[in-house]
Amino acid sequence: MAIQTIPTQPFAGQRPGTSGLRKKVAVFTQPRYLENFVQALFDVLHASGSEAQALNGQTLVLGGDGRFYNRTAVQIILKLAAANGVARVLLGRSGILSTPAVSAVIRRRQAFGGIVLSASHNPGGPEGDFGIKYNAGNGGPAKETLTEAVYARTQVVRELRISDAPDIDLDRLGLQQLEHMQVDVIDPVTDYAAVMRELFDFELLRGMFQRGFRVRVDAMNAVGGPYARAILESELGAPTGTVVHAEPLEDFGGLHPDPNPVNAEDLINHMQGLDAPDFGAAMDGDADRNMVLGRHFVVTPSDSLALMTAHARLIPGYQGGLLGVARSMPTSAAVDRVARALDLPCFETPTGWKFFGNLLDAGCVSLCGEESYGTGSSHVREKDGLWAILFWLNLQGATGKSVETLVREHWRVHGRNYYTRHDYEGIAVDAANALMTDVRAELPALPGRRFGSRQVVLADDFSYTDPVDGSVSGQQGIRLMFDDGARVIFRLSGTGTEGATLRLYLERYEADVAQQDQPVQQALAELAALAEQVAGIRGRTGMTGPTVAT
Ligand code: VG1
Ligand code: CO
Repeated sequence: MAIQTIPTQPFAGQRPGTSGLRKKVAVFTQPRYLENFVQALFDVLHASGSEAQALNGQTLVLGGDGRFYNRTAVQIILKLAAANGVARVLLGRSGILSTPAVSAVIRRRQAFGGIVLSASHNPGGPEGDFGIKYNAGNGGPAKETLTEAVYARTQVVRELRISDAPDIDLDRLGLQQLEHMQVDVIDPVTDYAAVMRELFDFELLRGMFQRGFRVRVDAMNAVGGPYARAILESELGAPTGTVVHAEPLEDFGGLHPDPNPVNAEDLINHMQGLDAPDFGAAMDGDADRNMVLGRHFVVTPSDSLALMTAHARLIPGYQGGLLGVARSMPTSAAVDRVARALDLPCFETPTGWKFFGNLLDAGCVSLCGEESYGTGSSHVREKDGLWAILFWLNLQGATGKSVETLVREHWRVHGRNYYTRHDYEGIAVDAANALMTDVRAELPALPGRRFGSRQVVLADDFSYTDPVDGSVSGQQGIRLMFDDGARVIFRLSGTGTEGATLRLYLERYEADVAQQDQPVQQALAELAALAEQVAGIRGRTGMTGPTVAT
């Protein structure tokens, strides 16, 4: 066993996006591609901050969503870590850890940081995608300053430090040695489950299952399965089979673990059947996102966040009330109305969980959410799929009300924010960039302009100044805001690996209870036509409509 120094050449394009570096498996498996990125990360961590903060002698957490290349990547990263002065790695058994579990382990064990191997909802398998992201000592995604520093380093990295020791046994719990580094293989669920026990009324949930409350959780053959099984079935007594597609598979069994009504079609069908369960939910590839459903009823993520905020005091972990709430800019303003009613601070951040970290750390907010089926709280520094499922279960148990009743009551009190996201996937990068550039150029001329009954009151490219550290993130999405509160937002995705994806977000508010039951796409058709008029999406992409509308 020896630590080697081997020469390497930089790869272009190793810049992390919305959530880590994601590329096709064929790209990641090129010799030294993963090695270069991890070496660059370690170099930056060594150089960052004071002596006490540097990587030497520290503990890192490591695990992934189990997709293809996960096990190989874990072995490579361990050998790099051992050669780069890391003292200890807490590794999820078989290389498995969900994103929220990594966050929980970092926080509970006070680790220096963690590496998550996931491309989340992106397809898995040899033809699919792979990804890697770094989480800091607070348990949350690395800030932009760090990811940019890592990117800069990947452009000049010339040397790898790596051990030539044999592979460790990923499936055996307990301590193993790799050079001077300890590898502690841990159960992936234990720490996470302990956090959930602190937040929710497990006795109440046990009682619900005993009385026959029926739940279907679709883990979509991704990493959420073992967590949901351990907590819902083993600990809370839900019947075996409550969690379906519960085995993490390297290619997700061909499913697309993006929890929305289009990709979780099987779950939607079950929830619409005559014999539908009381409650349904799905999670994404790394189990940080969730979709929740009642019988014959889908909850939008924006409404989910608003209802959680409104009812938080009914949940043991939040019975003292919330410090504040935050949502990403494209997320509907439903939560803003609740925050106003409860006199809570409400923050609007760019897309991506990394922007919530400072607000959570500074005690400004307790709950956060995104329109993309992500919700979470101060319990970790990631969005958390199973947490959201347990929250909604606890809420139903505490109120004795169904999902549909809860949401309809909410609309009656606060009004309904009709909301949809149209994704135009796989469009040419040049066409997508040109669209954004052209719409951006039109922005100064838009305020005051009328579109039918609506008038534009604000047209800008969202720029965020972090209230905690003062950092500025520009060009975070083009938004048109209207005099009736409606919004149209254009943004390019930062998680894809092929071509570009345009996301069009549409929202309008409806206070009239008699008007709150329209089909969503119909309720927003006028705004979709308006967006088309402004941006000419069809002409530019040659597409007749979005590939996904949820
Ligand atoms: C998407 C979502 C965003 C989410 C991100 C990572 O990003 O829109 O809300 O935070 O995925 O989630 P983008 O840049 O493609 O719009 V996950 O679950 O993929 O880590
Ligand atoms: Co995810």
